[in-house]
Order: sequence, then structure tokens, then C-alpha cells
Amino acid sequence: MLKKRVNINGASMTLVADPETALADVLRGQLHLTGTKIGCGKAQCGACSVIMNGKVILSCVTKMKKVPDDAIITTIEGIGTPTNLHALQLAWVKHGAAQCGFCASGFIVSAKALLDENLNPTREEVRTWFQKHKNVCRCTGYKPQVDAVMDAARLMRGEITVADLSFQMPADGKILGTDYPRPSAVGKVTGTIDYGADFGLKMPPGTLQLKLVQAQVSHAKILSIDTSEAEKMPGVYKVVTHKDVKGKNRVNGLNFPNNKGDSYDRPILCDEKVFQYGDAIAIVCADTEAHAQAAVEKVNVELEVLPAYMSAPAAMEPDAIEIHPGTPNVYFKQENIKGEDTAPLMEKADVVVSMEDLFVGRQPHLPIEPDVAAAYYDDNGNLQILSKSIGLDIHALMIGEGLGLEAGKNLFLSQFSGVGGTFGYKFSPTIEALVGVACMATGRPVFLNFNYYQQITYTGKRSPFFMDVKFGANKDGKIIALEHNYAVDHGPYSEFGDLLTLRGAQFIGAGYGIPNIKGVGYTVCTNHGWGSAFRGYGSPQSLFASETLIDVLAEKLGMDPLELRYINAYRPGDTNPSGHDPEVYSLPALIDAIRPKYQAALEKAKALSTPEKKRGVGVSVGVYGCGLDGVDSAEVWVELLADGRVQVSTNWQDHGQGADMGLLATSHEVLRQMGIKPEQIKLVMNDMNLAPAGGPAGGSRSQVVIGNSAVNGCEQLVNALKKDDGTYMTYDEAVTKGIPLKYVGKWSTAADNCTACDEKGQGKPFAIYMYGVFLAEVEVDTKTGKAQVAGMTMAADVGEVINKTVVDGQIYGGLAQGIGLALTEDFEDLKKHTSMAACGIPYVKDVPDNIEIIYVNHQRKHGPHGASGVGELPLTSPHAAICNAIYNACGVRITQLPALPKKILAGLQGKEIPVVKRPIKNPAY
Ligand code: MCN
Ligand code: FES
Ligand code: FES
Repeated sequence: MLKKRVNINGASMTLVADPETALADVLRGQLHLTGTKIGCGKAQCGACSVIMNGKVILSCVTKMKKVPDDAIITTIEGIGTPTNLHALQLAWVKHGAAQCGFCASGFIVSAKALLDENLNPTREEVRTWFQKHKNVCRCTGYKPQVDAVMDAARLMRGEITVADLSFQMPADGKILGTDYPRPSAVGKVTGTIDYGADFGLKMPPGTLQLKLVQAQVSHAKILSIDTSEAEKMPGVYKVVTHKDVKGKNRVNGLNFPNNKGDSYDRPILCDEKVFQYGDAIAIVCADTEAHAQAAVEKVNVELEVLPAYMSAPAAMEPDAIEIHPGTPNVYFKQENIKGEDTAPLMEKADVVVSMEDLFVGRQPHLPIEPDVAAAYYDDNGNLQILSKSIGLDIHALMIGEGLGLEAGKNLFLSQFSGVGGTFGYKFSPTIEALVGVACMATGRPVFLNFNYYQQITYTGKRSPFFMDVKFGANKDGKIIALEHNYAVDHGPYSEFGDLLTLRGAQFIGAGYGIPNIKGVGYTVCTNHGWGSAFRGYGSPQSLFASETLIDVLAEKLGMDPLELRYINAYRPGDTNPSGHDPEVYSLPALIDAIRPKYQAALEKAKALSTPEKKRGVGVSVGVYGCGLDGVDSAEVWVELLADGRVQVSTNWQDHGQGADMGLLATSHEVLRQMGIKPEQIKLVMNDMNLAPAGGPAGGSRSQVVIGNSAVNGCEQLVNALKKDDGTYMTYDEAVTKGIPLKYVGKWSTAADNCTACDEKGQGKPFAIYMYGVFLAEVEVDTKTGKAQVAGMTMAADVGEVINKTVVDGQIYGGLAQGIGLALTEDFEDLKKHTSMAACGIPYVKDVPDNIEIIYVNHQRKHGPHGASGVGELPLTSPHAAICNAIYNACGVRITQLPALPKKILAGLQGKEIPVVKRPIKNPAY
């Protein structure tokens, strides 16, 4: 131990600490300054930034022995407080620079050090600073942070006032469509909101710390598990194995009835087999994390290693053994059959183009916050689990049987107050069942916090699609037929693999009125990372295929790619690939809106291109549905409180997208009729104990489905309280008159006759879609093959914008993830793709500052206040536009993502670009 005098946030103190402990751990663990966050833990993300003696340092890698005596340290807590925000915090709120907010403390601390040095930085200097200090944000696309620093500097220079950075209520009191700040913003920018790891530090004495014994191989039979040595280790309370699990020990994957995959193929704790690297085999429960980790090494697991099938083509080979014995590796098939037989039409078509094995890979989600969960028994003997779940009610259902509990009866899930981004990986339960099992086996409160390596290797990933596509078109450009064939590598667990495969049928060729389609997709079980939802869910894969091929078609026809899209974009009379009418026809207007930008970008590219740095422009169309597929519903409770406020309760889980803001603005728009102000609305969210099911926050469904339910509930209350003279009853009047105070708001897509798709992929799966057009400007370095995105423009139709700052932020952030998907992000190599940086997360300089959004608002008849969703739209196909721009720049066509420099360079040098192929296209099924 060492003793050190330090000054933290102005307070001088003496600290005794382990010299090898990181400053971040001392700040958080010993001083409870939990505003400083730990993301990567490896000097890659900046979440742990603090200022020490005037310099920004990464406290996760700064050991206490390196902290100088009398060091002056400033953490986020020393910058401003909720009641006394610093200019940076005010500007962060104003610009929506804290979505999930997990990066906010690190960024604000870093920016403070910048402004201490230079109160008048340029935007590029701000970007250079964040790049140098490794401040990473996965949510915002960085533009909001730069905007915030610029405004904070203006305020500090006295050029603007606090009022300029504060919300100004319009005269009509309407907050819909404004930049009203999300309710959770102040907590996020001051580091005062508790994320999972912060909650863990505040759990009661006696809480057990958990560490996992995880598989180090991808496929094996378990011969024995010996915990005896581990149980003797210091501080160990118990080592939990599958034998301690009281229920079925399986997660219920809720498979479609025609799925050959077993809904119960994912063990909570492995018993007979290991199916993927990282699978949990045992849980060590101990008094400290260090004791638990030391004992992990002592658990002896005997395995018989089996051949591992690390991709769909490998698992489809006829001699591949069944990963789940009794279930074929190809376990689900989805056709898309629409209109006439396509074979004769392809014969007749003036032009036919086709491509094979277009590939979108295993994109890792890379939230800055690693996975985390806690569990305890409440006083009623119910198991309470807290986590980052974005589907509390559905996850309770999925893990209940496995634990031997019943969702909503003796098993309740809730979210931590702060959730540091999920981007869809938490559409699947991850560690909820593990903390549940440990709590049940020990009877003690338990806490499990993944490190970033575990976050990467043992949470779900985007499922790779291998896709063949073929268009037949008339010489005027009208596409008359589409054929496709694809295989989905869904990893070892079948949960939602069927749904994802259906997305291929729904979105390959989406956006265009193609009358005749013949397609088929197969879901394949492999031993690579399990497939979970990732923003866009199937559309980034599907649209990469059709949005690449349409450019090839344009070239063959000698047409402009944007104009070819215009010709084929949905018009009245067209149906989408599922065979139903789009609810609005906004694509032609979106293309019209982007056309001048496109033409200007082409001119600019011509002017700026040099042999060393070639510039190009690419476009793509993006479409995605808002909903879970077929009938989708939600419930919202609306209740008048005695103090005159209105309580609105539901589980609209927040990953950072702004659920609180969505629920507030959507409800307020109805409630303001009776004079309710935003601050008079009490939101009760994301706790199964307190609020009804809103359904999972996936499929960009919440604004539409929960939003409609909120409108319904609020309307019921407003109508009930309305008096004949047009005024509204007070609480006391309502009570006196015996008017009910609480209303159950409901809405379902059945209101628009939605039906699940049939085996031919035909139906009406979504009431509402989102539409967009992407324009990418790219520069390719011909020496290195490195592509850099120089500008992105998106024309978007999300219907009525409920909150402008939130929607802008969703789009910026989604575009940045599209840049990563296109150029750098991957989780293929289990040895290499093991850190945030190695997985290719975009840093600020990888994302252009030049991002423009053009809104085209087509009101949705079935949308709340006319709104559609937005969350996934910006990640539907920006990567296709980027790859089209690379081709436009230098003639290299990338068919398999990511478009790494070595692939582009090979193309530039006229060499073959290596690709993974599927030898078997139509496996026995
Ligand atoms: N919204 C709006 N106006 C509209 C449509 C939506 O203001 N016309 C707002 C909503 O109020 C909500 C947000 O935009 O705050 C997204 O709404 P919606 O599209 O309905 O999506 P969900 O609330 O269902 O959120 C899920 C969606 C998905 S599926 C993923 S994945 C995702 C995403 O949103 N993950 C995110 N955005 C994310 N953003 C952050 N920061 N972090 C994630 O993990
Ligand atoms: Fe310290 Fe990522 S840099 S947590
Ligand atoms: Fe930056 Fe979520 S707001 S990581």
C-alpha cells in the first residue's frame, strides 16, 4: 500500500491505495466518484478521462504508483453539478451530445482541458483533440460533441448567453418537434446517473461478486467439471454449475413453429457441450472480484474438443456434424415468392445483372459500456434482476423456464438507471440468467460486470449474410424481376434466427416496385459468436446486396445510379417485397431532395480527384419497418396524481436512443390540451415491478407502437376529465365525481391489419416503414488503399419528428456506425478482434464533420402524431453508398465487407480480391 496526498476536485486528502491499482478504480471504488467510467479498460476509449496536473490522462491505465504526490486531479464531479452546470455540460445537453451518456464524463473532462488551453478552438482543433485523447462515442457520430464544445467556448468567451443554450419554451407550450432536452440529460452530463457498474459499487454489504469460467474453445463435449479446488480458494462462497440450476437450464429462443432449431438450444450454464468460444460453464461467487477471478483459474473442466464450424459455408458441408445433435445445421428456410415465375422473365429481360456471395459480416456492437447485471431477492421472495436489457418482459419470459421461475410472478427485471448503449445486442438476454442462477444458488445479492474482452467475445453479433442476387430489367431501367439466394450464419443459438432470415425476404430489393421475386434464404447454425439483433437487423445485409447490384445495373444500362433508383422507387400501385402497399411513397421526394447535393458532390469529386487521392460519390436507398413483425402491441398506464401531475408508465427501454424524451413529448402533445406542462409529467419506466410491458426497444418500433399506446392512454384521461365548458377537472373534482384516475393505453398493429409473413414471405408485417436516401463522398488513397469518408448526406422520412435533437442524433450516430460497417468493423478473428480498436470502432477522425440531414416529412396515418420510427434507418444502407462511392472513385468493387485498405489496394493493383464463397447454395432441407 502507498500513502499519497492528492487534491481531488479542490479537496485535499490523503489516500492509502495499492500502488498497482488504477486511479480509475480508486476514484470509483474508494472515493465513490463514479462519474468517471470504465469502458475498454485499455486506453482506447477515453471514458475514464480525468485531468491530472493540467493534462488529460486515462485513469484506467494510470496506476496509483504513477500518480505524483500532491497531484491535482479534476473529475467530472469537479466540473459542474446538476444545479450548477458548467458551460460544457449545458452545451452537451443542448446538442444532445449525451445519448446513452456513457462517454459523456470522459468527453467533457477532456474538452475542459482543451478549453483551459485554448478558449477559441476551430472545429478541426476540437476533433484533433478528441482523436489525440482517444475519446470515443458509439452513439452520436461526434458532430454533437464538436457542436457542444464550440458553443461552450462561445459562452465562456461571452459571445452568447446561458439562455442561448437553454430550452426556450414556445408560446404555445408545444414541445413536439423541438430541441427540448431529454429528461436524463443532466444526470448523464454530470456523471450522477448510475450505470450498472456504479450500481454494483453501491450494493449492500454481503453482495457476492461473480466471475465466469468460460470456454476457451468453440466446440466441445464437456466430460467433467471439477469445482473442488476452486471452492477452497480464499473468499469463495460457492462455485455454481449447471447442477445448481433449478429450472430447465435453457433460454427459450421463442422460435417460429416451422423452425427445425430447438427453442431450447442455448444453455444458461453449459452442461453437455460448449457451442461457442466464451460459453459460460461455471460461476464463481466470492467476496471480492479478485478472489472470484483467482478461483476461476482453479475450476477444472475436461473437454473433448470437436470440429468447430466458424462460418455458414463450413457448417453447410455435408460431412459437418450437427452442432446441436438431432437438429440439422441448416435449420430454417424462408422463401420470397411474389408475382410471376422469374425464370422466363430473366430470359426476356433486356438486361440481366447478377452477383454472388455479397457479404456483410459479423459487425460487433461495441457499446462503450460493457455488459453488466445484478440480482437479489426482494422481501417477497421474488427474484429481481437489473441489467441493460432492452426487452424486460420478453427476457423474463425467455429465461424464466430455465431458472424455474415465472415472469411477473416471482421473477422481475428492470433496467439500471443508466444504460451505456446496446445497439441491439441486448435484444437477446445475455447475463441476466447467469446472475439469476447465482442469486438463487447462494441466496445472496450478486453482481457481475464484464470486462471489455468479455463484452466483445461473449455477447451476440450481427449475423453474417452471404447473398446471391440477380436483377432482370427493361432497357428503360425498370426492374421486372429479382432472384436471390442467401445463407445466414447465426452462430450456435437459434433464438431469432428465423426472424432475421425473414428480414432478407422482406428487404432484399426493398424500396423498389419489383413485381416478380423468387428468393430463398437459409439459417445456418455455426460455432462462431451467436447472432443477436444489431441496429438495422437484416436490412444492412439485405440492402447491401440490392444496393450494390443496382449500381452494377446502372452501369450496364449506362444510366445514372440515382436516376435508376428514381425510376424504380415505390410509386402508387407498387408493392414491397412482402407484397403489400407502402404506407407512404416518399422515396421519389427523398431522391428529389438529395439530387442537387448529389450533383454538387459529383462536381466536387471531379475537381478534387488526383491520381494519389481519388474522390468518388455513391448513393443508396434505405428502408426498414417499425415493429416486431405481424401483430405488435404495447401498454401504457396514464394516471392523474393528487398533486395535479400525470404519471405515464411503461417499459420503453432506453439504450440511449431517448425513450424518456419520446414518451414525454408524445404524451405531452396530448396532455397539454388540459394545461399539463412537461415538468408535470412523471415518467415511470423500465421496471417490471412498476410499469406495464411496452415490448422490446428493437425494430425501431417504440415510437410507433408504444407512442400510439401513450397517445391512447393520454386521450382517455383527457376525454374523461373534459368538462362541458371545455375546461378540465382537477384531481379533487375527478375524485368527487368518481371519475377513474388511471387509464390503460393500448395500441396494436392489428389496427392496420398487419399479419405475419407466410412461407412465401408475403404478408403485411409492418404498419409503418422508414425511408431514406444516402449520399457518400469518399476519398481513396491509391498508395495505401485506404478509403476515407469525406462527407455524408442523408435525406430521411421518419414522418413527424417528435424531438429534433434526438432524431438528428439518431441519424448522425447511425451513419457513423455505417462508416464502421463499411470500412473497418469486424469480429471474425477470435484472436485479433479482441479490443474496441482492433474491432475497428470509428474514432472521431474516421467520421466526417461534414454530415447533413434533409428531412422530408410524410405524415403517417397510423403513427403517433404522424411519426414513424428512426433508430435503425440510418444504418440500413449507408455502407452500400460508401462502397458505391469507392467504386466511383477508383473502379474497385467491394463485395465483402469491411472494405479494408488491403482489399481496395489489391483491386487497384488489378489483383483478385480474396472472398469467402459458398460452395453449397441450396442445401438439403
Ligand atoms: N423519435 C422521434 N421522432 C420520430 C421517431 C423517433 O423523436 N419520428 C425518437 C424516439 O422518441 C426515440 C428515438 O427517436 O427516442 C428512437 O425511436 P424508435 O425509432 O422508435 O426506436 P426505439 O425507441 O424502439 O429504439 C430502438 C432503436 C434500435 S432498434 C436500436 S438497435 C438502437 C436505436 O434505436 N440502439 C441505440 N438507437 C440507439 N441509440 C443509442 N444511442 N444507443 C443505442 O443502443
Ligand atoms: Fe480508460 Fe477506455 S480508455 S476505460
Ligand atoms: Fe457516447 Fe453513448 S453517448 S457512447
